[in-house]
Amino acid sequence: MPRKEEKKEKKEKLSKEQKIERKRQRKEGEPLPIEEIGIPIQIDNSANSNALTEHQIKVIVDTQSTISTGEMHPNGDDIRFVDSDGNTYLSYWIESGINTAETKIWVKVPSIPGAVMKTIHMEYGQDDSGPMSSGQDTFMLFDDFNDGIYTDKWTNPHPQGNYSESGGLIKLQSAGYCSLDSIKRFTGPCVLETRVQRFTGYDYRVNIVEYSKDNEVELGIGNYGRNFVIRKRGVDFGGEKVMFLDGSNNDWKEYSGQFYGNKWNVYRGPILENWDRNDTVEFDASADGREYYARIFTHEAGDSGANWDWIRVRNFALPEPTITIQQ
Ligand SMILES: [Ca+2]
Ligand SMILES: [Ca+2]
Repeated sequence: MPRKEEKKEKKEKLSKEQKIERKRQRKEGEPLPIEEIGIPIQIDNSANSNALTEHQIKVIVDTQSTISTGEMHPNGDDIRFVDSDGNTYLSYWIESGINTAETKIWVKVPSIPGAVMKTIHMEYGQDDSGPMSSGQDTFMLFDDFNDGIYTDKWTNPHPQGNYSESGGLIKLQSAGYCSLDSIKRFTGPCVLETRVQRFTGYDYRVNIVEYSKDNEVELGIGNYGRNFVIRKRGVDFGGEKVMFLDGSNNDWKEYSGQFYGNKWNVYRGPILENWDRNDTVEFDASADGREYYARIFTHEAGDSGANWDWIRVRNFALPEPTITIQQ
């Protein structure tokens, strides 16, 4: 296995003195020796003339081999991402698959210039100060509903509803209109993704609502015969339009809604990697550059209830930069 030996040699652990020196260099803004800072991740934005700011990229890396050689901590809590200056740590969030050949990690890159390639690095085995993975720091909106309190990130509960966050889920159940608005705001273009399960009644939605204006888009399951619904509403977006596809059931569903230009382009499936339905509505005006919040709700004259497992919103670009891991 010559490649592995070569890699092992390259990723040799730093001595205590070297680690102290690296800490000093990082603190003082000196570039670190590039061969010591791990796996190069090439971000190719050459197909997009626009510069991207605070852009989340998805990185799929093999942490199994680095953990098996002892170079990386078994739980990956020494993973760091370093910007192209060789110095600045980037916010990231490990979505899944630590200690597998396909670990899925989101990294927020402060600046990706238009029409160029840029290289950042994944580092490990160098910083023992503990885990830095944070969905909150990485996404524009992130909630895994894991701390048992919904008022930390959501507001405006409607008096007709029952709300609870427990067991990693938020549950909304309505005898009428039941909704929560995200405290955090974000701007378009963006992607909203969520995992949701209806457990009673007909109706649940996830909306992106323009702050202080009557424009919004929604996706979910409506009370029109339990159909998959995507909808636009508002003066600028061109009036109400509902799209119908098939019926649905009480299974867990994952949704992804790309919200950009004059489009609301959504996908749904048991998991997003295996979506089975999609549709698009178009607006009269561009959704980009406006300020939004997210709204989750159930709405039924009788009784509708749903559980959400997670929700997150990130920036969106068309085309997205392509990512190459040089591992
Ligand atoms: Ca919470
Ligand atoms: Ca959860």
